[in-house]
Amino acid sequence: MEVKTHFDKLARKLYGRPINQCTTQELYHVVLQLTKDAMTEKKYNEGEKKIYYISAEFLIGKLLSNNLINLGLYDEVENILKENGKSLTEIENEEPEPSLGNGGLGRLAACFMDSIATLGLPGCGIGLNYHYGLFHQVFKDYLQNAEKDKWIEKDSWLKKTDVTFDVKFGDRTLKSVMYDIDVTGYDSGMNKLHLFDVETLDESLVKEGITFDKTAIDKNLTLFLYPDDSDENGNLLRIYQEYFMVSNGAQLIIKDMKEQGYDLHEMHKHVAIQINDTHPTMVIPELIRILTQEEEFTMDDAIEVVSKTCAYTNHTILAEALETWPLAYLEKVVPVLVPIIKELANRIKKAHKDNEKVWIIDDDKRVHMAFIDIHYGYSVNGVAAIHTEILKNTELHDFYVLYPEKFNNKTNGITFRRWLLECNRPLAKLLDETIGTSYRKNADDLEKLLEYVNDEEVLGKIRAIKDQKKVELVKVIKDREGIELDPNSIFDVQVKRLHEYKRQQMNALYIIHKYLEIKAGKKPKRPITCIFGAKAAPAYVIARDIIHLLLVLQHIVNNDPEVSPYLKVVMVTNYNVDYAEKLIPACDVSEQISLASKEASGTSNMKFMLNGAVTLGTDDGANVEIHELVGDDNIYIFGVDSDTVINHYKKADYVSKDYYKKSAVIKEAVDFIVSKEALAVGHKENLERLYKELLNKDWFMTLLDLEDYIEKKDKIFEDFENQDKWKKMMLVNIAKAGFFSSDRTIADYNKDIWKLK
Ligand code: 26V
Repeated sequence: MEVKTHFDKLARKLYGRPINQCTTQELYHVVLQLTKDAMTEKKYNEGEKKIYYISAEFLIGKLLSNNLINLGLYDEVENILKENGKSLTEIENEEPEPSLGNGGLGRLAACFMDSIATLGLPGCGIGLNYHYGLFHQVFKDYLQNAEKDKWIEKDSWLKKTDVTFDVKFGDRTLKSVMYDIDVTGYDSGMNKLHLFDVETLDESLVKEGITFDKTAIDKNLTLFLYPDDSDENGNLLRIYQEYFMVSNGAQLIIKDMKEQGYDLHEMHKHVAIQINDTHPTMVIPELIRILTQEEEFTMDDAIEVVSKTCAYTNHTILAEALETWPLAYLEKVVPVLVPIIKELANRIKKAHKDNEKVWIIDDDKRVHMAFIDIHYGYSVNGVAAIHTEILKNTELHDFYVLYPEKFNNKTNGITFRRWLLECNRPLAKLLDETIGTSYRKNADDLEKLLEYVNDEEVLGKIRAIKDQKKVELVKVIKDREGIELDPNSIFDVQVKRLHEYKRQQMNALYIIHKYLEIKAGKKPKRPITCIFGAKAAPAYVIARDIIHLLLVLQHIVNNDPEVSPYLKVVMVTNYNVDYAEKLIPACDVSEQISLASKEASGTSNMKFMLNGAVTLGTDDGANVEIHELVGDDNIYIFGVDSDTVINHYKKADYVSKDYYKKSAVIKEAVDFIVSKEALAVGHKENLERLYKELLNKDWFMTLLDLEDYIEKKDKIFEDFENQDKWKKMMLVNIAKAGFFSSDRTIADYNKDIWKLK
């Protein structure tokens, strides 16, 4: 049926009114239904072999516009609405965002789902149906508070299926319910994201904020995205969640294989399982358990076929983020797996008697989940070239010596559908008109833009689009935060989870430095707007203190009439995918300032680049590859390199106080944290703790790079005044971003690891 006719019919059927008389809320439901109807005409990707991407997080974000774009319906629907005096942008605002991830790892899984479907590969995602996603962030008294964030409504993208499995824990058996979300490919087939839930979940368990009874497992298992709490019950709940996810996944895989009539001994010919970080690691022993206990496999056969099916991706080198579960916890939660895990561990201990560093269970009786993946999987990959090298040479060196053939790199990517076609429609349109539309399916074709590097008209249009996006963002920030910004100022943006290694505190110290300079009469040529968005894990004390400092600075700077015409600070509330889609196209300077060696890849760096921002960053993660692609002239790199950092850690010779004592600039900025002005606004406890942390510990070497950072940042702001040069940098960044399409990443996973067709 013609879209317009169908649209009108749906409006009348659902609300008894024509389109122009429906409310925005009603129209959201009409468009939702319209999109779902269009999706019924799509086929699921099929083939001899299928990829099961298991992940505790899928940060999918809103889906309405994304699906409309992938179905090729966006423009038509937008026009129909326009003809009726309505706006699709307003309708998008009605959709709740499913925040089913903490950050990069979860968002990567969502981009991968889009690309797997787009490339026509048979595959699915396996995860959990959290009723509350990542907490909703609010600020009160310059502090972060966490509130629950419910995203499931009666009418949503979730489809309840009749698939159900029993999952046996030590103290109970839970019945699962499988929900599906259809994932549309761009101009291609569809796949499914399977999200498992428990029948007995009880949302009323949540009382104040995000606290709840962590022991009532049947009522809480899928209540929240996994908590990062370090208390025993929080950790136990996480193990319950992980086993629930993988047991359902394993049972689904076996059911699918049987339905297809495949021989389970040939699992690796029909199935590839990608284990996204260590959270799904228990799928390995779970499959072995099912094959040996329910399918009459010998242990040797089961281990062999499972090892040929499972592949592991590592997303961090930070020791504190690597999962090592006490064996006692596993005995309590999943006693059925313990004999299998012990068997797997014993085989390794026997084979590598003299190399305790590769043993799965250590002397403290802790189980190293990543080691299970590496020994009993066929592929281990890092997520950017430098990250994979660090894994091979340092963090996982002993394993690399054992299995060099298993190690490979898959540099991350982002889906251009969401991060260009959807969030920056004017730029996509300009590209269509300038270089044709082939880049939409073949991202490398973006390089055709390089031919226009001296074309005044194209350069002017790129600048104009950026300025338009800045004006749009100014409005959003005015509405949401009540802060007035100047669209002619430089927009300098750092948005990502709050973590000390990402060094938002270094950016804060720059702001203090600039503030003091302006107070002393040294004014920047053009006003600067420093924008932050970041959530801190509720139990991460220093991260919350850094948010406190940023909010205190926001208050001091913005309310100082001497300074605010030249400098503004905004910490946006509740940074999420939706906010990212508004911030990224409006950014001039992309802050990617992690301590070299610590950021495995980063993916916002790619999103900013694609939207014409210039990177100010360290040679870390995928910044290294951005640097190589755009060359020295189109990026601003500062700070010590990863080898230097790794050496400092090895020798334990970094002393932050030395840098503080040596430099008046550093001292002045750090001292401001506990100055009279700061304490008049903020809390002594938080500010003093942060001050002491920087002086006495500074584990992520902020003071080591601070002076270089200030210098490079002043330089990038100065260069912004040379717009002839700046516009060219914007163009080169866009043109070179093709490599970071997640279509390329997935094609590489498929070629080297999954081998689907
Ligand atoms: C988790 C935790 C949890 C406990 C406290 C400390 C801590 C620190 C880091 C993490 C991150 C775990 C894994 C993760 O999200 N890695 C991110 O994966 C992205 C996709 O590959 C990548 O772009 C980011 O660089 C990487 O940090």
